[in-house]
Amino acid sequence: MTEINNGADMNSVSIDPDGQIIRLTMANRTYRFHAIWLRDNALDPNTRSTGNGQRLIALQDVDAHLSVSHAQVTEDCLTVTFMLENKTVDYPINWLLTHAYDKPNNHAKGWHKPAHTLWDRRLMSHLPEAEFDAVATSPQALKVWLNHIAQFGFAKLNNGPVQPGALTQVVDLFGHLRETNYGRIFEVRVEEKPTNLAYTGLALQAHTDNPYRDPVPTIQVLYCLESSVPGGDNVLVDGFHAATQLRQENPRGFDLLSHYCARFEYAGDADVCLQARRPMIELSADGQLQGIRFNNRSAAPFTDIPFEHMQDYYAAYRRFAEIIDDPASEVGFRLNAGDCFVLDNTRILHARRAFSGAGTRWLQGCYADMDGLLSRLAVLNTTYDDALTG
Ligand code: NM2
Ligand code: OGA
Ligand code: ZN
Repeated sequence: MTEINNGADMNSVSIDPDGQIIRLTMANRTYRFHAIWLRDNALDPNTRSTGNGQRLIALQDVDAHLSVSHAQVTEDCLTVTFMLENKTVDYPINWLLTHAYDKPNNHAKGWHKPAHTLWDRRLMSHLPEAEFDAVATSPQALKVWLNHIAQFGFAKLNNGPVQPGALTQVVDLFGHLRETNYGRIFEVRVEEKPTNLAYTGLALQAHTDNPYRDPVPTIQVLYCLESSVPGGDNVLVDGFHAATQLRQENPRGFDLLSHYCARFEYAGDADVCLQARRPMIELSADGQLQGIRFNNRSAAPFTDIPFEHMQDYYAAYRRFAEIIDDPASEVGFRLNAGDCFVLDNTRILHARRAFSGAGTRWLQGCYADMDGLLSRLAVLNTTYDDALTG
């Protein structure tokens, strides 16, 4: 093993005898990196375009039998030479720390992104919300508000224009509207011949929207234009918190809802027949919570659960619904004209209390997507770094 240490700082590096792995000690920890990984991720201008950062090479351009012949480290840079290419590449230490993969990977099934804070009714005392004018005029205020959506899965925006279509100004702050069969934007108010129960004064159990669509819209905006009728308050529930509670209480129930596909369908309009087959609790291949699909109105007959598990599946579904309907899971508020909320429709469920009597209630809604919002947020987070701007 060759030990190369410049002695002037704490970082040191060694190369395993076959040159396939290097061991880098930085910040008092040792991380291993594979030669092939380092070469594939080289940051030099022949590997990555300096203009757009995209990789210029294919993996087959890299010798399958490459090895590291030389490695040297300073306080802020690792320099590696690859053979037989005889190519020398520099890696900033900070970049290596950010991208190190030699660390424990023992996630329990149902883990969630560290950026997510799961919540229950106690969030009520500090609802994520902001003033429309502040967020529309200050990039810093926009950054804080979008961070709340990324962290809690939703945020309110208050006192915006009381103007039809104003919700598109909200979407313009972070992304692009997703048009569906319901239109670019849709009117949520009592209709004479409702094509969807949303267009009545009935209560709506907490749900995610459009589980019958694949992919589902990952953001929903609901914007209030009129709100004088008694009732009609909104309630939100963190579906990831509810799923976690189910997993803790009843691991087998969690497994049933995440393993087997439910079915969803919407055919409330003569021209539309949307169908999807997905689990109510969707996990990634490595067990991360990906999304919740829960909508009593649009659940179709389940035909993908083995006969011998159907009874237990229904028991798990019932318990999940009870957790979702439990006031301990809910935050609630009334939207007044000019107020809206934006939510992550893969995580947060929304409900509406029934309304009737004198007065009106009129919301406009639309869909958009989280990838665009997170992209906007990532750019704002680098442009307006709190550590730099104070
Ligand atoms: N609307 C409001 O997903 C759903 O069917 C809930 C959606 C009709 C666009 C209602
Ligand atoms: C919807 C919905 C809630 C409301 O339109 O998807 O759930 O407050 N509406 O009317
Ligand atoms: Zn809805």
